Amino acid sequence: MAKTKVVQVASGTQLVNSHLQENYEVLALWEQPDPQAFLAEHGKDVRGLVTTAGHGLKNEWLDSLPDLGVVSSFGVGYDTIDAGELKKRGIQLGNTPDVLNACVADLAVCLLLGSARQLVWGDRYVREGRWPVEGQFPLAQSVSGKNVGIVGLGGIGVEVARRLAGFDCEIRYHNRKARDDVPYGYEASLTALAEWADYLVLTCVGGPSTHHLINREVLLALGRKGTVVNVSRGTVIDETAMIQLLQQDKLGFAALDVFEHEPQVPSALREHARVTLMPHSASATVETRLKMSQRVIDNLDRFFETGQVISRVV
Ligand code: 8YV
Repeated sequence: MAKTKVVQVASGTQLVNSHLQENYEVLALWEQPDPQAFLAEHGKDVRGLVTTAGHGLKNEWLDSLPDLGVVSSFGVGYDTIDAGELKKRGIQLGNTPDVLNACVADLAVCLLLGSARQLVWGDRYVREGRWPVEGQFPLAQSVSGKNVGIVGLGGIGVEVARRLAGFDCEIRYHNRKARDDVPYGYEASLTALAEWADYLVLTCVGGPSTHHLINREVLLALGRKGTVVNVSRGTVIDETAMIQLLQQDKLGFAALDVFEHEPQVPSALREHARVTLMPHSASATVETRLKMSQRVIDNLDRFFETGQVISRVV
C-alpha cells in the first residue's frame, strides 16, 4: 500500500524524523529553494503537514494542498499558524499542550530566581577572579514572600503559581476572565496587577490578541521595584518601551526567554546589567522534547486512524 504523503516544514527531532520516514512519504519542504513552487508541483495528494511553533505555515501554501486534512505542530503556541484559515478549510490543527507545562514553569522560576539573585553575574564575578579583588558582590533582591503577578493563568501559569506559592509568595493573576478553580486573587486591571507585583510573569498566548499587551504603561506601573519575566512570546512585550525604561532606570529587571525578532536580540538588552537572557529554551529539556515529539507523532497518526488528532486546536 502506498504511504500517506505528508509535508514536513522543518527538520524535527530524531524521533519525529525517523517516525515520519518509516511511516509516511515525506516531502521535506526545508530542502526546497522555492517551497511555494514545490508545493504547486507536488502538493496535490498531500494529506498531512508537520511543522513547529517556530516555523508555522504560510496561508498561500494551502491552495496547493487541496487534500490536506491535518497539521501537526511541535509546540503549544500556534501564533505562526492561521488557525481560523485552517478551520475554514476543514483542516484539523494539533499542537503539544500540557506535556511541557512543568518544564516551561521550571524555566520561568529559574529566570525569576536567577534574575533576583543575579546568578549569571555572580557566576561571572567568581569566574573572572573579581571576588578577591573587588570584594563583596552587590546586594540582590529577595524572592520569598514577595508579590507575584501572573499574566495568563493557563496550564503553564498555574504551574508557575504552584511553584512560587512554595516560596511563600502571594500570587495574583490577570486573565480575560476570572477562574473559579484556582486559589489565587484575580486582578481585572493589568496595570493594577503590575503596580502590586514585585515579579510579573508572562505565561499568556502570543499572537494578535496579546500583541504589546505589556506596554509602556504596564511596565511603568511595574516600575523600578519590579521584574518582568517572559516565557510566553516576545511580541507580548513592547520591547522598545522595555529597553527605554530599563535605560532610564524606570523598570527594575527583565528576565527573558523570548524576543520580538528571534533569534535577533537587541544589543541594548544584551548589554544591560539588569537583564537575564535565555535563547527560547523553556521547553528545551531532553525529557520534555521527547514528550512533545511523541505528541506530534500521535496527533498525526491518530488523525489518520480515527479522523481526530489528540490535542486539537481547531
Ligand atoms: C518551542 C514553544 O521552543 O511550545 C511552544 O510554543 O515556543 C516552544 O516549546 C517551539 O515550539 C519550537 O518550535
